Amino acid sequence: MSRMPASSHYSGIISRYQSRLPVAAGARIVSLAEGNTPLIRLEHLPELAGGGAEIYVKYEGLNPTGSFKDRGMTLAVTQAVTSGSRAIMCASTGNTSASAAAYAARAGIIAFVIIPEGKIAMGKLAQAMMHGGVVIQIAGDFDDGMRMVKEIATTAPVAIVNSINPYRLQGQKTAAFEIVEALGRAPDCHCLPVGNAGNISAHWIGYSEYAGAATSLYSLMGNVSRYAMSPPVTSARPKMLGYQASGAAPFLRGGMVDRPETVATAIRIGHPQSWDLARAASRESGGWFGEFTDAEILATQKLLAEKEGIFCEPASAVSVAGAMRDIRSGRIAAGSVVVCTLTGHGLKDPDTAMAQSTAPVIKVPAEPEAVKRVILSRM
Ligand code: AN7
Repeated sequence: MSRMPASSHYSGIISRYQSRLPVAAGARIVSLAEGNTPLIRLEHLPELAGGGAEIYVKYEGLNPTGSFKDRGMTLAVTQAVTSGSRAIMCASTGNTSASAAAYAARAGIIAFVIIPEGKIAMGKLAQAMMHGGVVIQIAGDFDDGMRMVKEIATTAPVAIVNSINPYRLQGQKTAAFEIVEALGRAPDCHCLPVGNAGNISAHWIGYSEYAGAATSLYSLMGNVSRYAMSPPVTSARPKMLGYQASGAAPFLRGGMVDRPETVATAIRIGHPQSWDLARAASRESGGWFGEFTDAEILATQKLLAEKEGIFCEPASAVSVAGAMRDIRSGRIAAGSVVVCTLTGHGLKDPDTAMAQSTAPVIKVPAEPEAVKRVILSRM
């Protein structure tokens, strides 16, 4: 019998980064082999932005449930199971509920997910239902749901798996580790969509750990583990650039927004829970926030799909819109290496994609001549 080579089977962010994550030795790890997502160098959009910088996208839509939430959910559900919880709960604009339902299924526990009425993308709802989550739709928005979840969890025996759960951010910081490893350095700028503001905070923690640099986010989070890298993996940290939809842009308004509205339903959030963390990350990194209209967000989503072959959901596209605008204006310095997080897959929201696909499907008889006429007319 031939000898097998040592197994290199990838089994998720906890097994890959266990020494830098708060997971007890011997814990039962609940994982779907999340993480290890591709960092793709854009070939056409940098040119359209004036050619001043390199742009990479971290395609988090290729996680097991199609969004970055899986990185945090593997930690949060592993911790919930370790501490004896038999149920988890979250409020969600969609992706958290899909991820929570999947990881709960994997763990054999119940997921209660609270979603806003009528404002959740079809793919996400299908996932939550398919995985057996208990879907509770409220006549309100995400912020109403979040308020209720926090209240209910004080008395009900369920673990909150929203990003106010510090294990979520610990898992999500691993995306920054992967980016530094892939580039062999930290990028100059990192662009993210901002909703509840957990992910931008988590990335700043990850970059800070890999740079062996201090950050105030630990003290803001209270009682959480700190992981100092010694020696540092990289000498620098990126500017953290956060982008929002104009109808849901509390970081641009300087305060909470009631009744947020945007086509990018994932980030239809007016009361971000990680407000202090994200503000600190922005300030410490020398970054900034920006906003885009729904029309601009959709145009960028289409541009990525048509010019680069990459399909992300509307909320994700705001990061690339931000990078392109700030490169063009020179606010992002010439020669910069820029990473944009594409937080969710385009297939999450087929309705919005179809609605903005203006080219009609061409209907012809089932005859070669008819098909050929179409081909010749298009070349
Ligand atoms: C695709 O699922 O809040 O700033 O409940 O799904 O860390 O909140 C989703 C957020 C960006 C914003 N892109 O990240 C939820 C939820 C996508 C998202 C965000 C979300 P945060």
